[in-house]
Amino acid sequence: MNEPIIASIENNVGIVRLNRPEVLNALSLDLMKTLVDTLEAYDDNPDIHVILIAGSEKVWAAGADINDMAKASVFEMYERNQFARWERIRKIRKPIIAAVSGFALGGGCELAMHCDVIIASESAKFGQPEINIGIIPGAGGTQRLTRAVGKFRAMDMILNSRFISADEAYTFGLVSRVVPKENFYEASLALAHEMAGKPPIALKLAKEAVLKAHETTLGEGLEYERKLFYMLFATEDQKEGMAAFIEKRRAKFEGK
Ligand code: CO8
Repeated sequence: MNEPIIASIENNVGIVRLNRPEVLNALSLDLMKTLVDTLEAYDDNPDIHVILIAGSEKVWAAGADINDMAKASVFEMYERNQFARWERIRKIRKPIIAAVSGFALGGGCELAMHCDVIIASESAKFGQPEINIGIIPGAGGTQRLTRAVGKFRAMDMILNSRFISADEAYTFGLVSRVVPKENFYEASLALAHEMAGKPPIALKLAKEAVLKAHETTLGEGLEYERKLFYMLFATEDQKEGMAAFIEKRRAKFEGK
């Protein structure tokens, strides 16, 4: 049997490739355990500044593995406590880029929405088709999709299991960019490398500040942003970044 994910590190980018092609990268319990352990290891590794999660050209992930759930009782689902793993993804501090080509469905769409930037290939298709198998999204889909695309589009996607194209997802505000399907992975990796060249502490604090916007009032969010803004003046990277600008040279960030 294949490893459920393939992990590698390239120039400050921690890469995870979902690797269950025989079931369209269905997110089995085993895959999720390995994925979350790897993301946390990347988060702890100071050489990694940005994380990239990719699938294959054909599919990002077609959802949770239906075989894991088909016969489960309420009690088994409760005891599995699988959403604790998804909460751990939410706590990753480094930016996570989802490179989505092909299907991102159900838990696959929800996994992409746990990421911070979604780069979609022209071929990407997003959907929350859980209703077709008698359930609803369970890893945040009803909440994050609604925040991203608004009530009426979310309702159409969730109640009617409507799949949307990459261009629609971009227009709706679900993805950050759409890139051509030729060299899609290389283009995504190039964006990850570009981001990984930014000051690492500022990257983490910027992510934290943006995520706060989903969880608090505007007034509290502005206060929070201001505190993080001031904190960055304690970093060497702020001194270096501003000095480099004034001296008209390229900054060399150390993550300090
Ligand atoms: N789980 C298990 N196996 C899957 C899944 C899946 N989600 N998706 C596809 N497969 C398998 C198929 O059974 C098939 O296996 P086999 O070759 O042995 O018959 C193989 O992958 C290829 O699939 P298809 O033949 O169906 O490929 P098509 O190109 O015809 O269709 C589709 C592609 C449209 C993506 C189709 O496979 C499909 O509809 N898949 C299911 C999509 C779905 O319903 N996703 C939601 C799942 S439920 C969920 O995600 C809930 C999340 C809740 C929280 C997460 C907790 C962990």
